[in-house]
Amino acid sequence: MPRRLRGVYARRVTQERANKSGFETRAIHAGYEPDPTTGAVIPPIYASSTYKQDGVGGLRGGYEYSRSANPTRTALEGALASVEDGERGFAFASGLAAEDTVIRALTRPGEHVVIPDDAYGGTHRLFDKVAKVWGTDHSAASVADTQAVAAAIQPGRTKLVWVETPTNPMLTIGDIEALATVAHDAGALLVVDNTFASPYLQQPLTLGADVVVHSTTKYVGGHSDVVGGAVVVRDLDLAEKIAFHQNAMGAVAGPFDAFLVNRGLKTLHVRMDRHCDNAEQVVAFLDADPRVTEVIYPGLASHPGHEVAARQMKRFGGMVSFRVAGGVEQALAVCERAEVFTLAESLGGIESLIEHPGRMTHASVAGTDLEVPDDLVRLSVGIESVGDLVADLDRALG
Ligand code: P1T
Repeated sequence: MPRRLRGVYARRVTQERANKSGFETRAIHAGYEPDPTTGAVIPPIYASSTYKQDGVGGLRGGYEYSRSANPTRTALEGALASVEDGERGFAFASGLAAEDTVIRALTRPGEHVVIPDDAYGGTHRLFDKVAKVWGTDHSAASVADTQAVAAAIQPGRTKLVWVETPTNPMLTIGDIEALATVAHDAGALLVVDNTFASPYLQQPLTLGADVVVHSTTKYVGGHSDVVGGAVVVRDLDLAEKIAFHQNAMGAVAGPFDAFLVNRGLKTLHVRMDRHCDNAEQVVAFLDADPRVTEVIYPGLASHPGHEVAARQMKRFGGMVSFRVAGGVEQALAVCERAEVFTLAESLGGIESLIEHPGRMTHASVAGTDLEVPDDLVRLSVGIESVGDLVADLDRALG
């Protein structure tokens, strides 16, 4: 066993035990045993870049240098693996750093990736302006249309089928099991960006996906106070490739950030249930309002992906998109009039956020296959008093 993995192996044993518990127990306990020296119940912030060796190569617990491994990050990585029902977790400095590492670990110049025709603008930019220059090109297909994804695969060249479900910002649903079959039949891997659902609502690895990525900046961190990313896999060969590239590329989560993300993860389930409760009430209000032309939420029976979402998600999440009567000017005005909903990019925090994807998070996809409607408003429904949220939207709609 490679030296770097010895400590990791010991931690995996702990994690396997934790895996037998319920989600909530794993979110709180997996990845860490109270510190044997001090009994510290919560993983301390190990602000150390390097580790004393007991003789050359005599590492304590596998720790050598904090880019390679750091105990605060290890605790988070174990917890992430556990809540995603994976084997190994990896924590990164941002969601895009996690994505970049997956792309460069699992594709080579000259190879091809199928990406969603609706995805976070920064993900599209990473494929279009960075991976493409490196030599990995892409085609876009709707994640809701498994046959279109299959048709976009170039046999022999396509190494990854990359999906978001629900997508950002159109909340389109892809059938993870069906997409995994299509990818595997063509010799490709299925990567699922699970940021919008969070591991509490959806566990793609259990549905056949090979790689899960997250922006932990969002629901996992949950408090809008940290930027982070994650990758989780089951297959140990894939894990080796990701581990090598995580260390070789170096975009790791620092110990302070790893601490914050892990703290957030411990309350994910309680926050997420309230996000869903509040989103359902916001959706009911918007759906009955004539100033709104369309409400997009996978929990609505009218959503084309409702049945698939009901099968693969525990609940339907805290993200809501809607289109307004009055076009782009009204959409911008709604965003600007809201007060309890803060006008800001990002999502998944305790506080409610509102934004105009066309001018904000998805400005970089203007003119591409991924362009979003300009009368679209996106909400990240927080966990404030739901009556205040509904009243705020009522006022903002004017
Ligand atoms: O911002 P970062 O932590 O690098 O994560 C990128 C990312 C990846 N995947 C999805 C589905 C995302 O939504 C994001 C980031 N999204 C926003 C900042 C946003 O407001 O949509």
